[in-house]
Amino acid sequence: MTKSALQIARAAYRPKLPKALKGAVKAEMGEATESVADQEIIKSLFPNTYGMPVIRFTEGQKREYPAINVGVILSGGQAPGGHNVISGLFDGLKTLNKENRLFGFILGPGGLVAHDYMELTADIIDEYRNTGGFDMIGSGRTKLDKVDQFEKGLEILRKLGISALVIIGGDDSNTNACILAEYYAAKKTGIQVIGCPKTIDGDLKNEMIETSFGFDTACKVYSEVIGNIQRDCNSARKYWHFIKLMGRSASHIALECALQTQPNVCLISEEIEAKNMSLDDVVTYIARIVADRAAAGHNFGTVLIPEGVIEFIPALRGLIAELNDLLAKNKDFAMIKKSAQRDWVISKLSEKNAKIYESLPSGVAKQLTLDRDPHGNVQVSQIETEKLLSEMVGRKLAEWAAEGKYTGKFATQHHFFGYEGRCAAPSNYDADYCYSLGYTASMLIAEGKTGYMSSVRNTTAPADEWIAGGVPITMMMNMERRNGEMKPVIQKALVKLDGAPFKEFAAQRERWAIETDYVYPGPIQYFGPSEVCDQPTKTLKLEHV
Ligand code: FBP
Repeated sequence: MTKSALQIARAAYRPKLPKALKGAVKAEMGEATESVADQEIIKSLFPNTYGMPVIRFTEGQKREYPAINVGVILSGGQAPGGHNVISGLFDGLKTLNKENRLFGFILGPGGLVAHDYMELTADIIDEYRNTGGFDMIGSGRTKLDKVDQFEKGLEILRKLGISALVIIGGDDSNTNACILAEYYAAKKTGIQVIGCPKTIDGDLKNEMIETSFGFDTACKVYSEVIGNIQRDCNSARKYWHFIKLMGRSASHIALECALQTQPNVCLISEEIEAKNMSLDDVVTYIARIVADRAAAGHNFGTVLIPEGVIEFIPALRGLIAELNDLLAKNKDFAMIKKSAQRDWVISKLSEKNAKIYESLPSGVAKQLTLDRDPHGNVQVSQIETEKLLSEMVGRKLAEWAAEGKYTGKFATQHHFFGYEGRCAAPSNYDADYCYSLGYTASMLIAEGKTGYMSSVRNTTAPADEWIAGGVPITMMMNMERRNGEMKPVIQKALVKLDGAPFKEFAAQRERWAIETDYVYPGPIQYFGPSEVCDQPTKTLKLEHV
């Protein structure tokens, strides 16, 4: 593999570990836990893995551990730092016993079912230390929720003598991990399942998981590019840039990028829902700022749009929910002639939703009926919300111009930042955090635990002071409607409107709207002064003040 000079220098980086993990460890058990909601039903669905205590690792006495084989899966969307989770897991296992072996399943959970795997030896691991991407073993979105899949998995785990499986994934993949852990525990297979919190979206977090890995790096990459666009925009002074940002339902990425770059507008889906704003309200809000800036002579600006925003506009959310059920019940929808699909959908929807559907630009209406992902989610990354909004803002401004209320110029550019950041080389924060998560997973395995997620907390402090341990996955669960049925799933963490990051943004945004006070964060730095290289996200810092 040909490497750049930065890659070579980066390969030599030694990720930091919490002090408690630097030698032998002891597991301290906390109190019994409860799920965040729907306790009775979650307890009945997970009788073997419900209620376990939170675990914290502290320094302990050296012990002998029998040799074991462990499997690892990268699941779902790519996120910077996945390779470091695997290298931390590998190093942790080798510290426990040099004979321990690690196997990677290829292209996500599908590799477990299809018996597609490779052994991850030291030379392979060394090739990927501190690199972005998931290409060491690949990733996939196969949903593991059927008994025959669990049994197929069991066959290969037994064949390879694997007694523990680590699933690195987001909320849906860790839900799968929990279901698998319960199944293997109920069958007394002796196979442990441990999860690791991954997703650039930042929505897998709670009091025990302070952030999901990849969020830090991805936001820094997007903020660099947004900053570059803002400088271009402020130089030419002729375009409004509508920038859609990945993140699925939650607006954490948009909020963090806004805090880093100070754009003129940033929509926060959770606020739109809380204020019960209609699509017209959202369009009017943006158009008002465009008009106010035009009145001050500034016919340019930036608008950040979280990709999931349309699901938070109450009327559209109702439509999407009905479409989800409709498509789940009519699996052969894709077989209907393309030209007839729109009319078919309109004929099946309730009168109210059919009207809304009909009123949408046809491109966006079509995007709303694209295949759901295997977990039943609308693929919001494929819906061109940035174009929908800029088009509607343009129409509103034209109306105002006709009424003599607006005299500016409105030329637009569109961007979607998502895939650009998911495989970036992990920032120092993500490199250290991921390595620690993987290392912690190996310690949870050594303690014989199953149904736990690896947890590393206190990460705004120096790494020495980070707290490593495990959180029962059932603790994060509630019941939600998926593919037309109620299912146990990990509760998504949306932006809290009473949280410090949103409050900080809300306190500044009126000034950012009118003044041009852009910040240009520049590229991620890996080497140099700590205040440049080792800063966590603004979100995390504000949450920890
Ligand atoms: P995960 O939740 O699996 O981490 O995926 C995150 C994400 O990047 C979302 O932000 C985005 O909507 C989605 O993946 C895109 O999925 P795909 O890679 O399948 O196009």
